[in-house]
This record gives sequence, structure tokens and C-alpha cells, in this order.
Amino acid sequence: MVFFKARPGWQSPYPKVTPEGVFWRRRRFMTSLIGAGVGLAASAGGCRRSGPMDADLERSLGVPLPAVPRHRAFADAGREPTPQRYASSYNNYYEFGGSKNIWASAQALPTDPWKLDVSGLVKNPVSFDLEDLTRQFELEERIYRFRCVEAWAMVVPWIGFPMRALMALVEPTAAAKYVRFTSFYDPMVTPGPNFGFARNLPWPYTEGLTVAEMANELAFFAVGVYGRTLPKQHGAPIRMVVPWKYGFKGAKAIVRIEFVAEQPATYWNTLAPNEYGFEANVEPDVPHPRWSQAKERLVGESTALFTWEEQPTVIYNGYGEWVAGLYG
Ligand SMILES: Nc1nc2c(c(=O)[nH]1)N[C@H]1C(S)=C(S)[C@@H](COP(=O)(O)O)O[C@H]1N2
Ligand SMILES: [Mo]
Repeated sequence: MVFFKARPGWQSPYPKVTPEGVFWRRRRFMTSLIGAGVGLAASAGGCRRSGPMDADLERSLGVPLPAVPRHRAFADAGREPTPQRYASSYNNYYEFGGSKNIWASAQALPTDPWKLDVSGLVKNPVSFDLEDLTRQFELEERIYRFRCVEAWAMVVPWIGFPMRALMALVEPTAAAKYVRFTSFYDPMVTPGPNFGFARNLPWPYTEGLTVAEMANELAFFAVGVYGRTLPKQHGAPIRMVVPWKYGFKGAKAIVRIEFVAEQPATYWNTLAPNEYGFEANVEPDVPHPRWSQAKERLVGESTALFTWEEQPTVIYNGYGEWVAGLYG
């Protein structure tokens, strides 16, 4: 096993912390008062599995990928990878609803054929299909920590390629300062929590990085996970992974990447700018306006039993060695 240089707070147990995501819960509650009947009980905690994987869940997982090399620096996240039956059945994917239990409905996402357009301030705009992506970029595995802004966390063995490999191909011009990523959206397929207040959500889901962040060694595009192609609930066929930032920065099912001069509007930042900043780095000392970020709860067996295992949150999610220089 490869161990990193000691990073503060990689381990050690911790006591109880606040529950998550009141933003949505509060609104679901209000909707229920209006009598919209949206399956509240089911959405509050998501459907947990403690035993072997459910057959339907297993069918939702992708197809096995050929073995790929594991990136040496990211072979060990200091915690065990989260068992897939938990990671792939506890998701955030608001296009398919406001609960964590969207893995079955996400199977409606049409991923074949898929086109990813890269355009804007680049020398070589390009339109990829899925085969292009897996042919043109060397795939590797990286085991990354993952931290949602709602304070749940996991460890995920992604398969994909560094974002900067794509940048090298399209060659952003000097005028490019930001990058805007757009997720698949078709209201016929991805209705989202499409009721009441939620009719005016700023779809499609978009996210953004600075060009410097995208060029960082850590920034990654995942096309697989747990040795297989990406399941739809994780954002098939290609999603962003930026492990030093809160999970919402990692847009799923990317259809468009645009290099631009100004900071782009993004989904959560548009919806609630005081709660979801554009930068959104993991920072234990900067509380969300409605909860502390000092601790995080690990998804796993304990999720099933509703006795979340808690750990201290680490600055930049433990990846300061790579990214602290971006924010000096
Ligand atoms: N298109 C899209 N991307 C998204 C989301 C979403 O609702 N739609 N949710 C984000 C949030 S809040 C989190 S925590 C992660 C969850 O990723 P996972 O379900 O693969 O664990 O996806 C992010 N990417
Ligand atoms: Mo999240």
C-alpha cells in the first residue's frame, strides 16, 4: 500500500453532527402541505441496503472495463473505498428528483449515442462521441475522497482521465479564464422535482471552474467507477470529479464544455448564491449558513443503520498539497 505524507485529520473518529440538505427537504415539506403527494417518507433518507446488492441495483451498474493502471498518488485515500452498493444507491441527481434514492429512475437517461461538444475560446473546438473519448485519452483509476456540501462523504474508485489531457487537445486561448460545463437536460426524460416552486429551477444543471483549476492535476473526468463504466445514477457516460470541492461542483452527464472569459452562471450558485459559492472548496471552518462543515458523515453500513460514522472535515478535503497554491 502506498501512503501519502501525513495529512492533518485523515483519520480519527468523531461525535454526532447535524443532518443535511434542508434546502430541499424544507420545500418538499411545504409541497406536502399543499398535498402534492411526492413520496416524502421515501425521500427523506433514501433506500438503504445493508446486505448483498439488490439484483435491480446490480443491473443498473455499468459493464466491466478492461483493467487500467491505478494512479500512484491516488491509490489510497486513507479510508476504505465505500462499498458500491452504498455509493451507487445514495446519490444526488436532481434531474431525477429531490431524494437520494434516484438510482432506478436515472436509468431513463439516454446515453447512447452521446455527444460532448468542446467549444468557446479554444484553438481546436471538438465534438466527441463516447468512443472518441475512451480512445483518445488514456484511462486510469484514482481513488478519491468525495465530500457533499450536505456533509456526507465517501471514497470512490473513479476511472477516467485528467481534465488537462482534454485541455491539451483543444488548446484554450489566452483569453479563456473560466470553463462552463453543462449537463444533459430534456424535461421529457429528466423531470426533476418538477412541481410547485421547482418549476423554475435554472436547468440545465451547469457548473464552472477557473481554467487554472481545470488544469490542476486533480481535476478529472470519470467515465467509469468500481471497475465498470459509469452507472447512470453517477452521471453516465461522463461526469466531472473535483475532489477538493463540494460534490455539487462535479456535474454529471456532461454534454457541453465551453471556455469563456467571464465567470459563468452555475445552477446552485444561481439558485442560492449565499449558500453555494462558485468556488465551493471544502473548508471545515467555513460553515454553510444552515449547518457546520466541521465534520462529515461517511456513507456505508452506518447509513443503512442510520448511525452515521462521523469524521472531521479536512481543508480542501485533504488535497491541499495539490491545490492550496491556487488560492494563496
Ligand atoms: N447534473 C447533475 N450533476 C450533479 C448533481 C445534480 O443534481 N445534477 N448533483 C451534484 C451533487 S450535490 C453531488 S453531492 C454529486 C453526487 O454524486 P454521486 O451521486 O455520483 O455520488 O453530484 C453532483 N452533480
Ligand atoms: Mo452535494
